[in-house]
Amino acid sequence: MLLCLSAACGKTETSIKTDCFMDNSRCIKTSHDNITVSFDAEPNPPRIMNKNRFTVELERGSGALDNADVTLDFSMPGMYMGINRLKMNNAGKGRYEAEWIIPQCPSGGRIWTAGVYIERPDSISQAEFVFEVR
Ligand SMILES: [Cu+2]
Repeated sequence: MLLCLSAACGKTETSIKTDCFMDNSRCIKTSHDNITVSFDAEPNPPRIMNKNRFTVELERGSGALDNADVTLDFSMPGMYMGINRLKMNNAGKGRYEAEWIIPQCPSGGRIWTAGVYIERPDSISQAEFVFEVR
């Protein structure tokens, strides 16, 4: 059932650094092409085996980026957990939403990576958040 696909497989989970602490507030990163990407969840922090609503807000310069196709790609560092890819709903004004039930990790892991892929006709941008679920 468990597949070890990379060298990270033997690492304990405590050696993986989370960079998004969702129990404080939304997490913010900047893509290589200067899109400000905010990532948030409800409930916060998100819960395993529970329907969670994820929100991404995009800003570029002083304005909302509302014309993108946004995909969320959830994975576990060093462990294959299947394909967990969600197309986000464009809610307008630079806000994108998706719901996802976080699967139970067979080895009890709680750290996930959310890749945010932002596609526009002329470009693709990316930001990544590593966070812990409850
Ligand atoms: Cu796992």
